[in-house]
Amino acid sequence: MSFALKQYRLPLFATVTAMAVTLAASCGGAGRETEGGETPGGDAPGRTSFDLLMNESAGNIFVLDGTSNPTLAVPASAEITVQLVNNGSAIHNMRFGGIDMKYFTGDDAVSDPEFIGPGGKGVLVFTAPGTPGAYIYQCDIHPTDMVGEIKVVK
Ligand SMILES: [Cu+2]
Repeated sequence: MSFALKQYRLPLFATVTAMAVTLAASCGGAGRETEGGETPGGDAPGRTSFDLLMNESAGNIFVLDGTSNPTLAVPASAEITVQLVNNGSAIHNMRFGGIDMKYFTGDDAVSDPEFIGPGGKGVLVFTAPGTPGAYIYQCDIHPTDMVGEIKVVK
């Protein structure tokens, strides 16, 4: 009966098509932009924008220009924008612990969207503390692996 055969073949075709779409999606969106210079040696002057990748290239990790879980040097009291690209296969996010250096308190800033799926993009915007020092960031999903420092400089 040809009717039964058609019923069988249609889902198979749909599955193959879905796989092709998934493969194409996972290849895109990992662009790297260059911006802002960093002073070699000595204290970095601090930047107000960063482009971070989030993936599983060395365990779950944030990557900035090849540096894992980078320290982000920022000017005191400046508005900071961190563009996030998840080019991995897990869900990630980014949370700044705020002035109190504790997560999940009222002064945190979290990525928008809060959780970024594979191939997705997001942005974390926050105002740097006015007091120079070492502050903290993490991925809420991988809080032991994806952690780093926000270094506020004068
Ligand atoms: Cu993560």
